[in-house]
Amino acid sequence: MMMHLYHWEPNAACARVLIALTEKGLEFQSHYVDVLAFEQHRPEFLKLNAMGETPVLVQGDEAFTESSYICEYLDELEPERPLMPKAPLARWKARAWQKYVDDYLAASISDLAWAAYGQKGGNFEAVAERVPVKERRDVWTRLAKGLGEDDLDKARERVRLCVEKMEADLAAGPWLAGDDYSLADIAVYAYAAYLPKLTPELVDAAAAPRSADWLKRMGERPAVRAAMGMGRTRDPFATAAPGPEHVRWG
Ligand SMILES: N[C@@H](CCC(=O)N[C@@H](CS)C(=O)NCC(=O)O)C(=O)O
Repeated sequence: MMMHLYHWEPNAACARVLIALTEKGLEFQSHYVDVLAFEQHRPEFLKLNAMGETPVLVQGDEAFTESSYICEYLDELEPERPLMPKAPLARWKARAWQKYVDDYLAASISDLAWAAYGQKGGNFEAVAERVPVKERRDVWTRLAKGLGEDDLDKARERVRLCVEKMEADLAAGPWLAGDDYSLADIAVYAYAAYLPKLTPELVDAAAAPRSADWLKRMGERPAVRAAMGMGRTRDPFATAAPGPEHVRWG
């Protein structure tokens, strides 16, 4: 059954699913949702995801949300070219990295990316007022006002800790979960690919040699390159939309 992916630019959560699809060689129809034009708040999109967030994978009558679980679904759907390691310890590592991205890294990098590239000024606050889902409206309103230096310092500190963790795990193997390329690498790359421009001092070869090499190897993968071409902008990591809610760490 043909799959349809509703997605924005191939960065962050949308990049995760686009990369998983291309790595697995799965056929799908792409539907671009321009989140900066608020297309995610159109009634037809809200029927697919009442939260008004991309990506959404549609297959038959089912609309799948949450990039981590969409990726796991795709991996189980097509066991050829697995994106989860086999060994229990490595599987745990892959899952723990995905949770770390969902609960911790995604919000921090989204804040830094919004501060660097987000739309501000004009009648943007008035537009945010029209976002139909309260939780998302709060996120847009907070970001429309602009983030303070405290928020950005906190985000940078979290990125620093993440890079420290990457350096430690990459000392044990070429990929974040060990010997095998996995959903952990895809999840982290979808956000960490912002860092060479946002926080170069934290990820360059002098500060973080293993992470710098991993970023380069990730960017060179044919499937990653193919996914990066599925947006409308030349550099998907030079644009930003309001990202995930701060799930746990506030
Ligand atoms: N937890 C969600 C987060 C999805 C998300 O952050 N989507 C962004 C684009 S990457 C979005 O649609 N933002 C638009 C909005 O919030 O209005 C996931 O992992 O799928």
